[in-house]
Amino acid sequence: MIDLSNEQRQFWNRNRYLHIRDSLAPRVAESLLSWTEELGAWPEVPGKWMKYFEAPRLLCRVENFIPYHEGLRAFLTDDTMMKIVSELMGEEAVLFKEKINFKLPGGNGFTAHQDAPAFTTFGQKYHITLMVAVDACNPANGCLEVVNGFERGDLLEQAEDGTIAPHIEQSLEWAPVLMNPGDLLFFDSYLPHRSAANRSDNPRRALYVTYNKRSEGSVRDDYFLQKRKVFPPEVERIAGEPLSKESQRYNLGNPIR
Ligand SMILES: O=C(O)CCC(=O)C(=O)O
Repeated sequence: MIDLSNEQRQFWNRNRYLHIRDSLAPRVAESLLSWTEELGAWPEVPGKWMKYFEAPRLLCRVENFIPYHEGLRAFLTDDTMMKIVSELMGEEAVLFKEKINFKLPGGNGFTAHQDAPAFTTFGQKYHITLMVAVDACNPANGCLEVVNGFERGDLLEQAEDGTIAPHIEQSLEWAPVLMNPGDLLFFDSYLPHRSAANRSDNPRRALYVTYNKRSEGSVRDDYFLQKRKVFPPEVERIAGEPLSKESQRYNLGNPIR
């Protein structure tokens, strides 16, 4: 059980993110690594988990896996995480979606963005994401970079694709978040964040679990149904059929092709 200290609560209120080190038992961090490797090796099957790739064909992400993976389902729906997120949220939280970003060697970075514009399908206003480092994350392998002290939490001016307008990005001060396997990072949907490419020889994998306020609805299944329709995994796409403009919302700042 992780109890938040007053200092941690204050840090969250001032920064919209919170890094908790060494909070998973080594046994759990090891399971997370082997589960991630299992997911990476799963075949592409239409209608099931969703595998996305970047160019040249490199696994970028697996989503919608908790219906198919018992260990990850138990980990993600565990009361401990739910309680922390609910506390940070100020009301009961519910799971919105889950993904693992693989960022394999040579994998691309993510353009500066806030998540809120990508999470509007069901009219919801506020989300918190929990990132769990599967591998160590550092500047060489494309760790997350955030803006400290973004207390006001409004939407910044956007470029046409929904990412943060380049002149705003340049005006912000970015800080890398260095993480060890099993470290947790909670951040809300207004926190500006970005990451660089992985220039190392090893993967930089991280689990991202997003929650919303229960009062804004329990929509996980509907979210994945809608995403599958608008931005299907490669194995479900029809050759030669372009993706709609609406797919952009589901690929905000991502290197997915
Ligand atoms: O995994 C990363 O490097 C960044 C992830 C991110 O910003 C996203 O998936 O929206």
